[in-house]
Amino acid sequence: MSKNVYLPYAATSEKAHIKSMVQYRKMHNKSLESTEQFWSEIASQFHWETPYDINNFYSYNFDVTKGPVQVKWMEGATTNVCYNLLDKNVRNGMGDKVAFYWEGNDPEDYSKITYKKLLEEVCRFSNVLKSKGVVKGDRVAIYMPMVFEIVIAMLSCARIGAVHSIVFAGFSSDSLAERMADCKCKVLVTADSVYRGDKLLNIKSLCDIAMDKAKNFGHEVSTCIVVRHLPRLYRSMNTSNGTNGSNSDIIDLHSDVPILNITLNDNLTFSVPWTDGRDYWWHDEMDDVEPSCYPVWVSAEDPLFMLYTSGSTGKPKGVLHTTGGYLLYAATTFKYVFDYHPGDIYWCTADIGWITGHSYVVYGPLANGATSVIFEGTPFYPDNGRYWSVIEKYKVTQFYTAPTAIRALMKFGEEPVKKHNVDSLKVLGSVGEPINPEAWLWYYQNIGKERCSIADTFWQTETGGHVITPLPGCTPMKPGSASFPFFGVKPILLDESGKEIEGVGEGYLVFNKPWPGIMRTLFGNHERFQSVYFSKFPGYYCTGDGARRDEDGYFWVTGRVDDMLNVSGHLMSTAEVESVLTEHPDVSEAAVVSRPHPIKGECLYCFVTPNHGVTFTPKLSSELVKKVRESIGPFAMPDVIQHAPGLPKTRSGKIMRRVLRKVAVNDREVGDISTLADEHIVEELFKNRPEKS
Ligand code: 6R9
Repeated sequence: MSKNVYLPYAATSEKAHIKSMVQYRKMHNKSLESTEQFWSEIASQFHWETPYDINNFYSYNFDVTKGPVQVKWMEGATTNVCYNLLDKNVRNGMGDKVAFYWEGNDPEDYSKITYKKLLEEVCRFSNVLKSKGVVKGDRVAIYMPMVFEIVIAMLSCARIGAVHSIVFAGFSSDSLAERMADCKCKVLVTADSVYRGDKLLNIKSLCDIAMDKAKNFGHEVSTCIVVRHLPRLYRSMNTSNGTNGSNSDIIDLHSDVPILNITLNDNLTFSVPWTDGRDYWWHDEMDDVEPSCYPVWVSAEDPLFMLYTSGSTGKPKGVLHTTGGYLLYAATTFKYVFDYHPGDIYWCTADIGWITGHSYVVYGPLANGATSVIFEGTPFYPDNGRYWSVIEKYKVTQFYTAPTAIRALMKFGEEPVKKHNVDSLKVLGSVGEPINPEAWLWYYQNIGKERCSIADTFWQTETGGHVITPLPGCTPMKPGSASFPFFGVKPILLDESGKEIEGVGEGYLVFNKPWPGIMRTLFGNHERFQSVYFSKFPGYYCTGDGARRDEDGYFWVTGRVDDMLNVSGHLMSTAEVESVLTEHPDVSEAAVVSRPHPIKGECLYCFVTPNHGVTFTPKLSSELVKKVRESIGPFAMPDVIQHAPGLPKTRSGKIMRRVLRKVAVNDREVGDISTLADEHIVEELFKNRPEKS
């Protein structure tokens, strides 16, 4: 085993579901060799109204040359995901267990909801949807803040067989309109307001604009249901101790508080635009319906939800997940990857509007009867210690966040962490991008106190759940490596000609066999599904990522294949160079792109954000060039180091490299940047170019 390996903490291993690599390998082999048996044992823990047939458990075709690509698990069986998440747990005596703690943007604003109450609310909202004409197979768009009602809306769709299509409530009205028109949703569920940092946004007016714009695409949304979130925020802003109902045990979802034109402070007034006959208040509708609703039994291969993910060019792709396989996979990955045990308090900071929120805020935790935290706020409000204070407050045992958040918090050093007791933690998760070893170590040492396992989970919207990840208490960890495949998954590396690479090597990360949670199609566009994911290498699902397998068999995801650089014939990944740059004590973040070069083919153009309070100087720049040269090799020497006060990131924290490539060549035709969290940064970067050409 090579150096820089961190062994799991012995006390965690003792209690872990998977205690050793021997046990992992045994289970992993079984999952590949006796796939039906492995997954049917898991399936038997759930309720099936019509049982599955073990002799016809799954089927697939990944080879476009042999016919349409298709994946099916437990076809013919019927079930209901909502029933398995709520009714089953309530029947098993967990009715009074807390399903979610809710922590508002303001620390004084918090609440909780039990499994029993959640079921009742879901039944009510299912009846509301039915009263608006929603039937099995209809799409329901959801554009909401992180409040209980987003979970209630999702599970209500699942209960009646409708398909939810959540659009992250940070997307523009154009993006929402485009997605609503593409999925042809009957209903839009939203709220009056949402927090973005310290800004309170009136999202109902944004939804009105989006519904108007959707008409230009030929689609009319017939019903819009609006959660009244504002009065809760208002209450917390006007009570010093939050005793005015904002932190009641079960949030009062139907309280009768006046809503229109509430003045929040001297200069901020909200009025909620309204279209009679189309718009309905959530609480009014909920008051009029029965608190019980029989679930609709759906086929294991009926759609559960769709979720748009950006295509590298053009239209977003409506990734479609189905019922049975997704349930098994979200439940199983949650249990093993976070080593979940009853009594744990789990917190995933992702917004429910992303796949991480779907699988690991909602479906995975509830399928395990877990108690989780839903957080509305940001890591920086009211101060930079907010994450650590939430961990302390709820005694969080598993914490799951993104490298971009870790790096942003690293900038403030250890002081904000030291103010809180985070000793309850056992497992730390990371998701969304490769985690650079520098950030990994900071997370491991300062948050995990060298006692916690770090699960660097590699997966995609398309994979439904984790596919390559360490298991806590089991896998010896290498900082920056997602390590080994999850059960049922066999990663393959291909070279440019499509030949499988055995042993040590780097290539395209692909799979030739499905696991239960992989997507089934792109909504309404199976052709595009086949061409995007299955045409490059027939017989393989192509992730679009590159990966390396090292001498110990660990996988290192090196980033999107289009982020690969070829400098003078040397293949390297942007992540590799970025990781060296961020090791410098003065560097907070770095992003590297390739720029055409007359001799080398491509050269490295690096954008560097210094730490808080550090000035970018020519000295720092030359130190960085030297460092990369020394760490990777002379061929990797960057041609340009540019000061970047910030990086152009999407609202989910992904760096938009195509914009950086444009800055590198001084081409102002940057294309659509509406999904950026802060569009102004692009102009700043052009101004900061060190060269005039
Ligand atoms: C879950 C999620 C998927 C893309 C994926 C890859 C990158 C995610 C990663 C990672 C390296 C990890 N990615 N996790 N790269 N290590 N642990 O993020 O889904 O938004 O669809 O993004 O994110 O490039 O292909 P999604």
